[in-house]
Amino acid sequence: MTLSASHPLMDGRTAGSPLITAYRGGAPSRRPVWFMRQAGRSLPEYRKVREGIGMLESCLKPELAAEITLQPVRRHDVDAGIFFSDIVIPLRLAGVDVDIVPGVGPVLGSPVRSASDVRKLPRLEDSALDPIREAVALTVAELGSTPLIGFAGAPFTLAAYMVEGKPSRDHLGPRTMMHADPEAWQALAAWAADASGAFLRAQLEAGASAGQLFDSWAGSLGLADYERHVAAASARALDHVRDLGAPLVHFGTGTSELLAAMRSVGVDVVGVDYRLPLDEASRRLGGTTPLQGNIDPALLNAPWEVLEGHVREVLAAGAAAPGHVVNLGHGVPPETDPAVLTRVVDLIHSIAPGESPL
Ligand code: 1CP
Repeated sequence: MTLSASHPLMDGRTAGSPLITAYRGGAPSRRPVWFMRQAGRSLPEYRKVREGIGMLESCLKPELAAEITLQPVRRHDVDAGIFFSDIVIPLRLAGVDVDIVPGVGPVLGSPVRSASDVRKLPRLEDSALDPIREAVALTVAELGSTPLIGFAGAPFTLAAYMVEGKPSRDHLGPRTMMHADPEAWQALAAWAADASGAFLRAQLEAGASAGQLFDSWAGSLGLADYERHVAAASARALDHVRDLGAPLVHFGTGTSELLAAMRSVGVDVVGVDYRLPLDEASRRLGGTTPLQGNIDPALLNAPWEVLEGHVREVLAAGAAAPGHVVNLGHGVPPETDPAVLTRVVDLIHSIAPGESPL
Protein backbone atom coordinates (compact mmCIF):
# COMPACT_ATOMS: atom_id res chain seq x y z
CA MET A 1 0.00 0.00 0.00
CA THR A 2 1.02 3.56 -0.37
CA LEU A 3 -0.17 6.93 0.89
CA SER A 4 -3.30 8.43 -0.64
CA ALA A 5 -2.99 10.93 -3.50
CA SER A 6 -4.19 13.75 -1.18
CA HIS A 7 -1.50 13.02 1.44
CA PRO A 8 0.91 16.00 1.96
CA LEU A 9 3.86 13.87 0.84
CA MET A 10 2.05 12.88 -2.38
CA ASP A 11 0.18 16.04 -3.42
CA GLY A 12 3.21 18.34 -3.66
CA ARG A 13 2.89 20.03 -0.26
CA THR A 14 5.89 18.55 1.60
CA ALA A 15 7.93 16.32 -0.75
CA GLY A 16 10.21 19.22 -1.72
CA SER A 17 10.41 20.76 1.77
CA PRO A 18 13.87 21.29 3.27
CA LEU A 19 13.22 18.55 5.87
CA ILE A 20 12.14 15.80 3.50
CA THR A 21 14.80 16.78 0.94
CA ALA A 22 17.58 16.50 3.56
CA TYR A 23 16.15 13.23 4.95
CA ARG A 24 16.41 11.84 1.41
CA GLY A 25 19.98 13.06 0.96
CA GLY A 26 19.11 15.85 -1.53
CA ALA A 27 20.01 19.56 -1.57
CA PRO A 28 17.52 21.57 0.57
CA SER A 29 16.65 25.22 -0.16
CA ARG A 30 17.56 26.12 3.44
CA ARG A 31 19.12 24.27 6.36
CA PRO A 32 16.26 22.36 8.03
CA VAL A 33 15.94 22.53 11.83
CA TRP A 34 13.44 21.32 14.44
CA PHE A 35 13.76 20.45 18.13
CA MET A 36 12.82 17.30 20.01
CA ARG A 37 10.30 18.37 22.70
CA GLN A 38 9.75 21.69 20.88
CA ALA A 39 6.16 21.49 22.15
CA GLY A 40 5.93 21.52 25.91
CA ARG A 41 6.78 23.32 29.06
CA SER A 42 9.31 25.76 27.60
CA LEU A 43 6.32 27.56 25.99
CA PRO A 44 3.96 29.76 28.06
CA GLU A 45 1.18 29.16 25.50
CA TYR A 46 1.57 25.39 26.15
CA ARG A 47 1.37 25.78 29.93
CA LYS A 48 -1.77 27.87 29.44
CA VAL A 49 -3.72 25.37 27.28
CA ARG A 50 -2.60 22.40 29.41
CA GLU A 51 -3.88 23.96 32.68
CA GLY A 52 -5.96 21.41 34.60
CA ILE A 53 -5.71 18.72 31.88
CA GLY A 54 -3.65 15.55 32.36
CA MET A 55 -0.82 14.85 29.92
CA LEU A 56 -2.32 11.75 28.28
CA GLU A 57 -5.83 13.25 28.29
CA SER A 58 -4.48 16.27 26.38
CA CYS A 59 -2.95 13.92 23.78
CA LEU A 60 -6.38 12.34 23.20
CA LYS A 61 -8.26 15.61 22.58
CA PRO A 62 -7.67 16.11 18.84
CA GLU A 63 -8.14 19.92 18.76
CA LEU A 64 -5.83 20.37 21.74
CA ALA A 65 -3.14 17.99 20.46
CA ALA A 66 -3.20 19.79 17.09
CA GLU A 67 -2.97 23.23 18.74
CA ILE A 68 0.00 22.17 20.92
CA THR A 69 1.77 20.65 17.89
CA LEU A 70 1.34 23.92 15.97
CA GLN A 71 2.48 26.28 18.76
CA PRO A 72 6.26 25.86 18.30
CA VAL A 73 5.96 25.94 14.49
CA ARG A 74 4.22 29.32 14.64
CA ARG A 75 6.62 30.69 17.21
CA HIS A 76 10.02 29.48 15.95
CA ASP A 77 9.59 28.98 12.16
CA VAL A 78 11.02 25.47 12.52
CA ASP A 79 11.04 23.21 9.45
CA ALA A 80 8.78 20.52 10.93
CA GLY A 81 6.08 19.92 13.49
CA ILE A 82 6.49 16.89 15.77
CA PHE A 83 3.12 15.39 16.61
CA PHE A 84 2.19 16.15 20.24
CA SER A 85 1.62 12.77 21.82
CA ASP A 86 3.64 10.33 23.91
CA ILE A 87 5.30 6.96 23.41
CA VAL A 88 2.92 5.40 25.99
CA ILE A 89 -0.26 6.54 24.19
CA PRO A 90 -0.62 3.19 22.33
CA LEU A 91 -0.54 1.43 25.72
CA ARG A 92 -3.30 3.68 27.07
CA LEU A 93 -5.33 3.15 23.87
CA ALA A 94 -4.96 -0.62 24.21
CA GLY A 95 -6.40 -0.39 27.73
CA VAL A 96 -3.18 -0.76 29.74
CA ASP A 97 -3.35 1.10 33.09
CA VAL A 98 -0.73 3.78 32.43
CA ASP A 99 -0.50 7.45 33.32
CA ILE A 100 2.06 10.21 33.13
CA VAL A 101 2.60 11.46 36.65
CA PRO A 102 3.78 15.10 36.79
CA GLY A 103 7.40 15.28 37.89
CA VAL A 104 7.83 11.50 37.49
CA GLY A 105 6.93 10.33 33.96
CA PRO A 106 5.11 7.19 32.73
CA VAL A 107 3.81 4.95 35.57
CA LEU A 108 2.00 1.60 35.09
CA GLY A 109 -0.58 0.19 37.52
CA SER A 110 0.73 -3.36 36.96
CA PRO A 111 4.30 -3.79 35.72
CA VAL A 112 4.84 -6.58 33.15
CA ARG A 113 7.33 -9.04 34.67
CA SER A 114 6.51 -12.55 33.41
CA ALA A 115 5.30 -14.50 30.39
CA SER A 116 1.85 -14.67 31.96
CA ASP A 117 1.82 -10.86 32.44
CA VAL A 118 2.66 -10.51 28.73
CA ARG A 119 -0.14 -12.89 27.72
CA LYS A 120 -2.61 -10.71 29.65
CA LEU A 121 -1.71 -7.56 27.68
CA PRO A 122 -4.77 -6.32 25.75
CA ARG A 123 -4.78 -5.98 21.97
CA LEU A 124 -4.62 -2.48 20.50
CA GLU A 125 -7.76 -2.20 18.34
CA ASP A 126 -7.38 -0.18 15.16
CA SER A 127 -10.44 2.00 15.92
CA ALA A 128 -8.86 3.09 19.23
CA LEU A 129 -6.37 5.08 17.13
CA ASP A 130 -9.11 7.33 15.68
CA PRO A 131 -8.36 10.31 18.00
CA ILE A 132 -4.75 10.16 16.76
CA ARG A 133 -5.86 10.15 13.11
CA GLU A 134 -8.19 13.07 13.79
CA ALA A 135 -5.50 15.12 15.56
CA VAL A 136 -3.00 14.51 12.74
CA ALA A 137 -5.55 15.48 10.08
CA LEU A 138 -6.34 18.75 11.90
CA THR A 139 -2.63 19.48 12.30
CA VAL A 140 -1.56 18.91 8.69
CA ALA A 141 -4.49 20.99 7.41
CA GLU A 142 -2.95 23.96 9.28
CA LEU A 143 0.71 23.14 8.56
CA GLY A 144 0.44 23.51 4.79
CA SER A 145 3.89 22.98 3.28
CA THR A 146 5.60 22.35 6.65
CA PRO A 147 5.89 18.58 7.18
CA LEU A 148 4.60 16.85 10.29
CA ILE A 149 6.84 14.18 11.83
CA GLY A 150 5.03 11.24 13.40
CA PHE A 151 6.78 9.10 16.00
CA ALA A 152 6.62 6.03 18.20
CA GLY A 153 8.65 4.50 21.00
CA ALA A 154 10.95 1.62 20.12
CA PRO A 155 10.15 -1.68 21.86
CA PHE A 156 13.13 -1.54 24.25
CA THR A 157 12.34 1.97 25.48
CA LEU A 158 8.64 1.12 25.90
CA ALA A 159 9.54 -2.12 27.69
CA ALA A 160 11.85 -0.14 29.97
CA TYR A 161 8.68 1.49 31.39
CA MET A 162 6.48 -1.61 31.17
CA VAL A 163 8.84 -3.90 33.11
CA GLU A 164 9.97 -1.37 35.72
CA GLY A 165 6.49 0.20 35.96
CA LYS A 166 8.10 3.64 36.09
CA PRO A 167 11.16 5.58 34.86
CA SER A 168 14.48 4.09 35.96
CA ARG A 169 18.10 4.98 35.52
CA ASP A 170 19.73 1.71 34.45
CA HIS A 171 16.73 -0.23 33.06
CA LEU A 172 17.81 -3.33 34.98
CA GLY A 173 14.35 -4.96 34.74
CA PRO A 174 14.20 -5.35 30.95
CA ARG A 175 17.94 -6.05 30.71
CA THR A 176 17.60 -8.91 33.22
CA MET A 177 14.45 -10.24 31.53
CA MET A 178 16.03 -10.56 28.07
CA HIS A 179 18.61 -12.98 29.53
CA ALA A 180 16.69 -14.64 32.36
CA ASP A 181 13.41 -15.21 30.49
CA PRO A 182 14.12 -14.68 26.78
CA GLU A 183 10.75 -16.06 25.71
CA ALA A 184 8.80 -13.62 27.86
CA TRP A 185 11.12 -10.85 26.64
CA GLN A 186 10.57 -11.71 22.96
CA ALA A 187 6.81 -11.77 23.48
CA LEU A 188 6.83 -8.42 25.27
CA ALA A 189 9.08 -6.82 22.64
CA ALA A 190 6.81 -8.14 19.86
CA TRP A 191 3.70 -6.76 21.62
CA ALA A 192 5.37 -3.35 22.01
CA ALA A 193 6.58 -3.43 18.38
CA ASP A 194 3.07 -4.04 17.08
CA ALA A 195 1.48 -1.37 19.31
CA SER A 196 4.11 1.22 18.31
CA GLY A 197 3.95 0.16 14.66
CA ALA A 198 0.18 0.63 14.53
CA PHE A 199 0.48 4.02 16.31
CA LEU A 200 3.08 5.23 13.79
CA ARG A 201 1.10 3.91 10.82
CA ALA A 202 -2.02 5.78 11.97
CA GLN A 203 -0.03 9.05 12.04
CA LEU A 204 1.60 8.51 8.64
CA GLU A 205 -1.63 7.51 6.91
CA ALA A 206 -3.45 10.51 8.41
CA GLY A 207 -0.89 12.99 7.04
CA ALA A 208 2.53 12.83 8.75
CA SER A 209 5.35 13.07 6.17
CA ALA A 210 8.11 11.27 8.10
CA GLY A 211 8.39 8.95 11.09
CA GLN A 212 10.83 8.85 13.98
CA LEU A 213 11.41 5.83 16.18
CA PHE A 214 12.57 6.91 19.66
CA ASP A 215 14.79 4.36 21.39
CA SER A 216 15.77 6.91 24.00
CA TRP A 217 17.16 4.36 26.47
CA ALA A 218 18.92 2.00 24.02
CA GLY A 219 22.22 3.47 25.23
CA SER A 220 21.97 1.35 28.39
CA LEU A 221 22.51 -1.74 26.20
CA GLY A 222 25.80 -3.19 24.99
CA LEU A 223 26.07 -3.82 21.26
CA ALA A 224 25.72 -7.60 21.64
CA ASP A 225 22.48 -7.31 23.64
CA TYR A 226 21.14 -4.73 21.21
CA GLU A 227 21.80 -6.96 18.21
CA ARG A 228 20.63 -10.21 19.85
CA HIS A 229 17.60 -9.10 21.85
CA VAL A 230 16.37 -5.72 20.58
CA ALA A 231 17.13 -4.91 16.92
CA ALA A 232 14.66 -7.43 15.44
CA ALA A 233 11.78 -5.97 17.49
CA SER A 234 12.61 -2.42 16.36
CA ALA A 235 12.68 -3.67 12.75
CA ARG A 236 9.29 -5.30 13.39
CA ALA A 237 7.83 -1.97 14.58
CA LEU A 238 9.02 -0.32 11.34
CA ASP A 239 7.76 -3.21 9.21
CA HIS A 240 4.28 -1.78 9.90
CA VAL A 241 5.07 1.35 7.85
CA ARG A 242 7.79 0.59 5.27
CA ASP A 243 5.32 0.17 2.41
CA LEU A 244 4.20 3.82 2.87
CA GLY A 245 7.54 5.15 1.60
CA ALA A 246 7.89 8.01 4.12
CA PRO A 247 11.43 8.74 5.39
CA LEU A 248 12.22 7.00 8.70
CA VAL A 249 14.53 8.31 11.45
CA HIS A 250 15.96 6.34 14.39
CA PHE A 251 17.14 8.16 17.53
CA GLY A 252 18.51 7.19 20.92
CA THR A 253 20.74 8.68 23.60
CA GLY A 254 24.11 7.28 24.64
CA THR A 255 24.11 5.29 21.39
CA SER A 256 27.54 6.23 19.99
CA GLU A 257 28.50 2.53 19.89
CA LEU A 258 25.14 1.45 18.41
CA LEU A 259 24.74 3.82 15.45
CA ALA A 260 25.40 1.25 12.71
CA ALA A 261 23.23 -1.37 14.44
CA MET A 262 20.41 1.18 14.78
CA ARG A 263 20.66 1.98 11.09
CA SER A 264 20.51 -1.68 10.17
CA VAL A 265 16.95 -2.06 11.50
CA GLY A 266 16.09 -0.26 8.25
CA VAL A 267 15.95 3.53 8.47
CA ASP A 268 16.90 6.42 6.18
CA VAL A 269 18.29 8.77 8.84
CA VAL A 270 20.10 8.31 12.14
CA GLY A 271 19.58 10.76 15.02
CA VAL A 272 22.72 11.44 17.06
CA ASP A 273 22.77 12.65 20.66
CA TYR A 274 25.08 15.42 21.91
CA ARG A 275 27.93 13.11 22.92
CA LEU A 276 29.45 12.36 19.49
CA PRO A 277 30.44 15.00 16.89
CA LEU A 278 28.50 14.48 13.65
CA ASP A 279 31.63 14.05 11.49
CA GLU A 280 32.67 11.10 13.70
CA ALA A 281 29.10 9.72 13.65
CA SER A 282 29.11 9.94 9.85
CA ARG A 283 32.50 8.18 9.71
CA ARG A 284 31.09 5.34 11.83
CA LEU A 285 28.25 5.04 9.30
CA GLY A 286 30.53 4.98 6.27
CA GLY A 287 29.49 8.49 5.15
CA THR A 288 26.33 7.25 3.46
CA THR A 289 23.52 8.14 5.88
CA PRO A 290 21.84 11.51 6.48
CA LEU A 291 22.10 12.58 10.13
CA GLN A 292 19.92 14.52 12.54
CA GLY A 293 21.31 16.38 15.56
CA ASN A 294 23.06 17.37 17.77
CA ILE A 295 23.22 20.73 19.58
CA ASP A 296 23.93 20.09 23.26
CA PRO A 297 20.75 21.09 25.16
CA ALA A 298 22.95 22.24 28.06
CA LEU A 299 24.29 25.09 25.91
CA LEU A 300 20.84 26.61 25.34
CA ASN A 301 21.40 28.21 28.73
CA ALA A 302 24.95 29.44 27.97
CA PRO A 303 25.82 33.02 26.86
CA TRP A 304 24.75 33.59 23.22
CA GLU A 305 28.35 33.80 21.89
CA VAL A 306 29.10 30.36 23.38
CA LEU A 307 25.90 28.85 21.98
CA GLU A 308 26.41 30.43 18.56
CA GLY A 309 29.95 29.03 18.35
CA HIS A 310 28.64 25.58 19.25
CA VAL A 311 25.81 25.72 16.69
CA ARG A 312 28.29 26.71 13.96
CA GLU A 313 30.53 23.76 14.91
CA VAL A 314 27.54 21.39 14.72
CA LEU A 315 26.72 22.70 11.22
CA ALA A 316 30.35 22.30 10.12
CA ALA A 317 30.55 18.71 11.43
CA GLY A 318 27.18 17.87 9.87
CA ALA A 319 28.58 18.72 6.42
CA ALA A 320 30.39 15.36 6.56
CA ALA A 321 27.04 13.55 6.13
CA PRO A 322 25.07 13.33 2.84
CA GLY A 323 22.20 15.21 4.52
CA HIS A 324 21.85 17.09 7.83
CA VAL A 325 18.72 18.06 9.73
CA VAL A 326 19.68 20.23 12.68
CA ASN A 327 18.18 19.28 16.04
CA LEU A 328 19.22 19.04 19.66
CA GLY A 329 21.11 16.05 21.04
CA HIS A 330 18.03 15.36 23.21
CA GLY A 331 14.83 17.22 24.17
CA VAL A 332 14.38 20.92 24.95
CA PRO A 333 14.87 21.35 28.73
CA PRO A 334 11.61 22.75 30.25
CA GLU A 335 13.37 25.84 31.67
CA THR A 336 14.72 26.93 28.24
CA ASP A 337 14.02 30.54 27.20
CA PRO A 338 11.95 30.11 24.00
CA ALA A 339 13.48 33.31 22.56
CA VAL A 340 16.83 31.50 22.48
CA LEU A 341 15.32 28.69 20.38
CA THR A 342 13.90 31.22 17.90
CA ARG A 343 17.32 32.88 17.69
CA VAL A 344 19.01 29.52 17.02
CA VAL A 345 16.55 28.83 14.18
CA ASP A 346 17.19 32.29 12.68
CA LEU A 347 20.96 31.74 12.88
CA ILE A 348 20.73 28.35 11.14
CA HIS A 349 18.46 29.71 8.40
CA SER A 350 20.81 32.67 7.84
CA ILE A 351 23.67 30.37 6.79
CA ALA A 352 22.92 29.11 3.28
CA PRO A 353 23.39 25.39 2.55
CA GLY A 354 26.89 25.06 1.15
CA GLU A 355 28.09 28.29 2.85
CA SER A 356 30.82 27.72 5.48
CA PRO A 357 29.30 28.13 8.97
CA LEU A 358 32.68 28.90 10.62
O1 1CP B 1 3.02 17.62 31.37
C1 1CP B 1 3.99 17.61 30.59
O2 1CP B 1 4.28 18.60 29.90
C2 1CP B 1 4.75 16.32 30.57
C3 1CP B 1 6.00 16.32 29.76
C4 1CP B 1 5.85 15.47 28.53
C5 1CP B 1 5.70 15.94 27.20
C6 1CP B 1 5.62 17.35 26.72
C7 1CP B 1 5.82 14.07 28.50
C8 1CP B 1 5.88 13.15 29.65
N1 1CP B 1 5.67 13.66 27.18
C9 1CP B 1 5.59 14.78 26.37
C10 1CP B 1 5.37 14.80 24.90
C11 1CP B 1 6.23 13.95 24.08
N2 1CP B 1 6.81 12.79 24.49
C12 1CP B 1 6.53 14.14 22.69
C13 1CP B 1 5.93 15.17 21.75
C14 1CP B 1 6.33 16.56 21.85
C15 1CP B 1 7.63 17.06 21.31
O3 1CP B 1 8.64 16.36 21.16
O4 1CP B 1 7.63 18.26 20.96
C16 1CP B 1 7.38 13.11 22.32
C17 1CP B 1 8.03 12.91 20.96
C18 1CP B 1 7.53 12.28 23.44
C19 1CP B 1 8.25 11.01 23.40
C20 1CP B 1 8.73 10.41 24.68
N3 1CP B 1 8.04 10.21 25.84
C21 1CP B 1 10.00 9.84 24.81
C22 1CP B 1 11.03 9.79 23.72
C23 1CP B 1 11.74 11.11 23.60
C24 1CP B 1 12.70 11.48 24.68
O5 1CP B 1 12.51 12.52 25.29
O6 1CP B 1 13.66 10.69 24.91
C25 1CP B 1 10.11 9.30 26.11
C26 1CP B 1 11.28 8.59 26.72
C27 1CP B 1 8.86 9.55 26.75
C28 1CP B 1 8.46 9.16 28.12
C29 1CP B 1 8.14 10.37 28.91
N4 1CP B 1 6.98 11.08 28.75
C30 1CP B 1 6.97 12.15 29.60
C31 1CP B 1 8.19 12.14 30.33
C32 1CP B 1 8.58 13.14 31.38
C33 1CP B 1 8.93 11.04 29.88
C34 1CP B 1 10.35 10.63 30.31
C35 1CP B 1 10.42 10.12 31.71
C36 1CP B 1 11.73 9.45 32.06
O7 1CP B 1 11.86 8.23 31.86
O8 1CP B 1 12.66 10.16 32.52
